[in-house]
Amino acid sequence: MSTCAHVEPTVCQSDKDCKLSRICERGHCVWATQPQSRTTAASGPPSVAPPAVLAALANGTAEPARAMFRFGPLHRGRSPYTIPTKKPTVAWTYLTGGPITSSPALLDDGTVLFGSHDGHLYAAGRDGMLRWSYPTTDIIFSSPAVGHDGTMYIGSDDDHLYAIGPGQKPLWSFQVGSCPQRVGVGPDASRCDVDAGPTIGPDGVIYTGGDGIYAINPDGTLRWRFATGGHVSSAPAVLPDGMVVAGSQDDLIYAVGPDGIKRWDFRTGGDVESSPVVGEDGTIYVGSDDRKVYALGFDGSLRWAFTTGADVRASAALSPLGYVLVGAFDAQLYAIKLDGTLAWTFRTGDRIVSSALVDVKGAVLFGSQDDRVYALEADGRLRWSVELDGDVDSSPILAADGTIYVGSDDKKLYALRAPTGPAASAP
Ligand SMILES: [Ca+2]
Ligand SMILES: [Ca+2]
Ligand SMILES: [Ca+2]
Repeated sequence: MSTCAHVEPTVCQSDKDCKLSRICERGHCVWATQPQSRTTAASGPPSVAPPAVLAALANGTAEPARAMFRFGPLHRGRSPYTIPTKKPTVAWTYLTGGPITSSPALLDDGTVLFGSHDGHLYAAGRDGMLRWSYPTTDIIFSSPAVGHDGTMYIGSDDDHLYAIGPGQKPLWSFQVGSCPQRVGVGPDASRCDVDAGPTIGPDGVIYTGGDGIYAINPDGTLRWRFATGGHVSSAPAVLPDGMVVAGSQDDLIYAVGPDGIKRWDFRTGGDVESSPVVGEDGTIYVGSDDRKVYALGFDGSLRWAFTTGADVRASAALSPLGYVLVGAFDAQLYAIKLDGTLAWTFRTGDRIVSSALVDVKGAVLFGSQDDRVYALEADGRLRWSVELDGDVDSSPILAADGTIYVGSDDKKLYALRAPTGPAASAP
């Protein structure tokens, strides 16, 4: 590991050459000063969700879907399992034809699903052997979702959302929007890309984005479309009352009712690529390219805004200990308290796009463009890191046996396992 290989710890060329959370300043590794962070608090009484919504948020709600980006429609990024205490090693890799930025999903039998920029959805067994693959006709940024009946959903930059039944049977595809150029690069080709989620709502409706926010019935028909002024690549969050919240490149965060009618919008100072997270009291946490993390009330009112050092594209995880955990392009993972003040930060060597996973004890797992997967203790100390061969923009997932699955720009899907087998004895 490069961070362990330097005998002269004070000489560096980049942050990656420095141990722990130090940074490289003028050729020397130094401890970072407190980040340039600032919290803006709103005036007026806080808005809370109605009692029925609060009750549903408190009891966890029935979430019938088996897997999706951020693990549920509230997007809390919480795993029911434990991040390995010991540093894992690479159990296997599966090489695809393109970078893997999508977050993997697990089927009940341990099969791992993942999308690649080579346009394919892949299914690999726990042993790393390919079970099957499914081709789309453009890059996949979307993360697979699996409904309660086992139906698998994946979006593609070919402007379609695909539904694949058990036994790899294609069920339907839904074309999002009517962009004249479907495939390829550039604003005209990317406006209708299906990059967002998809998110499966409590009622089985599938929510995604493109040239707006889309609600698609489980039979593949359109339920509603809400037009936005920019591309929607932010996975919609779905609250227990059916309210859908998503960000757009038109700089707005939208809340849309279950009828497809707008409830409110909130303007930020940049593209909103981060997917919203819903807290216990209905507070919505979302990042923006304006460097801020926003906490909004159920009615869209500003509770606070926390300023980081750069764009916030990752989606936050909501720790059971009461931290909003989110990485930014300034290479730092932030733990923000629910009142909008900073608890701690951890500095990596490059931009963070990967959305963090938080485990039952509050430990944190995420990737960085410094090519590493990091596990942090709940208080922000480094537990371990593993170096891969490319940027880790994919958001890692954790299986019941402690195996970590994550993709990289090196085109590989990684299975990481702790050497002594299943994770998770308490330290
Ligand atoms: Ca496209
Ligand atoms: Ca914009
Ligand atoms: Ca890199």
